[in-house]
Amino acid sequence: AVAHAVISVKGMTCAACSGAVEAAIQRLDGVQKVSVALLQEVAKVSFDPNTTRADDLVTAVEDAGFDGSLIS
Ligand code: 9UX
Repeated sequence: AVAHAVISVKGMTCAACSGAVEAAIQRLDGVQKVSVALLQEVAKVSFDPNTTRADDLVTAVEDAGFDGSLIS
């Protein structure tokens, strides 16, 4: 199965920031696709809900040093 999450990511100011967020999410098990939009301040993630929870994605954003919250 594939689940999709949209996460609000605040605090990104450059392309290296969005790259860091992307890398942080991508390295979680079960994550299939990540795209982070710097200007829109969102991350869209496709992931296996049996392996990873949406909360884990938010935690990865937080651990990377940004302010993450689940939108949907
Ligand atoms: Mo460069 Mo983006 O330090 O915070 S990665 S501005």
